[in-house]
Amino acid sequence: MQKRVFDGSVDYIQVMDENGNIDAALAPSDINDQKIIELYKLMSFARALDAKALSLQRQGRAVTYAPLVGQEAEQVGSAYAMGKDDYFVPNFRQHAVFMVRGFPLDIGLLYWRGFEEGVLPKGFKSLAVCVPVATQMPHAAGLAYAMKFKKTGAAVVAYVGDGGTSEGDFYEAINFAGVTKVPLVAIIENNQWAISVPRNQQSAAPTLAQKAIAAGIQGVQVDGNDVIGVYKVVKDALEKARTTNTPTVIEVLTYRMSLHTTADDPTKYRPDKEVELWKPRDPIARVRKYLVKKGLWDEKKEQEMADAQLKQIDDAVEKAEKFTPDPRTIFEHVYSFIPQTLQDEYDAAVAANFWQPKQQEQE
Ligand SMILES: Cc1ncc(C[n+]2csc(CCOP(=O)(O)OP(=O)(O)O)c2C)c(N)n1
Ligand SMILES: [Mg+2]
Repeated sequence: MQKRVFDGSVDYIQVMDENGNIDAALAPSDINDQKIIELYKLMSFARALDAKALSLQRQGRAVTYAPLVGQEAEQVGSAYAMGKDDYFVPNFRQHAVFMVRGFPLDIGLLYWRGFEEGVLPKGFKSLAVCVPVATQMPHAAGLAYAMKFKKTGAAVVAYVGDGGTSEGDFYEAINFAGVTKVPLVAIIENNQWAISVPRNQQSAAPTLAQKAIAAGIQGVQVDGNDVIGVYKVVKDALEKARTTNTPTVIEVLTYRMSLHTTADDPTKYRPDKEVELWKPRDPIARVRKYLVKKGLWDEKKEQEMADAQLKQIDDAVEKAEKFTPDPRTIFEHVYSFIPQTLQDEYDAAVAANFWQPKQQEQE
């Protein structure tokens, strides 16, 4: 006897195309032009903030940074879909998610300036930035388990890269989520590269979303450069998670337009023509096309928005740069007690006063 015991499929969703046309049959009912303007402003803000952070790092005013340019739609769209009680679990690139969720900009900048004071404010509903690839995923599944166990009615949105989906932690997390039925929405940010490893060397599977099928949960693909499509898919998945404890894996198809981090030079391994191919798919440009076509946006509005956003960003930078670190933090949290050698270094540092930001600026 032979019979088929399983058939799997993955849907792809796009609501707004590259020319700013909306597929009316798929458009979420709660999206209107006012919200589209809001999403446009949030994505523009994310891009401006990203450019500033990169520039600060290049001037030695930040230690490191992982740019998000090109990924504004998937981050803003998913964050916009979350409810106020939902948690999110980042890796290291979700600056726009932090921003939309109301993370103070100056605190975020402190983090990238290397100060431990750049941590989550009390009550902020996320886990911390996580650099070890995919290790955030079991934490996210566990957090979702807690949401269910405590009957909070809230869900968890976790972010992982295309590279991260090759890690055991990713499979373990979605397997756990499938078995225990927890309110987890796992977003795979498929930006086509994991540092220098391209998507086609990451997995032979035609979609990364289909990895969900092995965990007994639904996987869906969405145009990650379509903010409305991402909003819709994440919102629907969150609704299902909160009401029925059903996990979902969402693969957002996007592109890392810039560097992996400030320690990377993609011109060494990535063809320019591939980057050129993605330029017309820009997530912000298509929304601007839509708004201009409808007479809702023009050059004057664009300039006013850009000026106001830059002022807000500059104010945050000023605040972050005024921050004077407590020098003792360099020596803390290394040992459970301060050994004599470290104490000697501490005393020498106090005498030299070398860490004072004012002196660094004068150098
Ligand atoms: C466990 C582990 N292995 C390797 C690294 C080095 N590393 C940092 S980011 C990265 C690639 C991640 O690619 P992806 O998951 O696609 O996320 P993206 O950076 O593209 O957003 C690697 C290999 C790490 N941080 N942790
Ligand atoms: Mg990637």
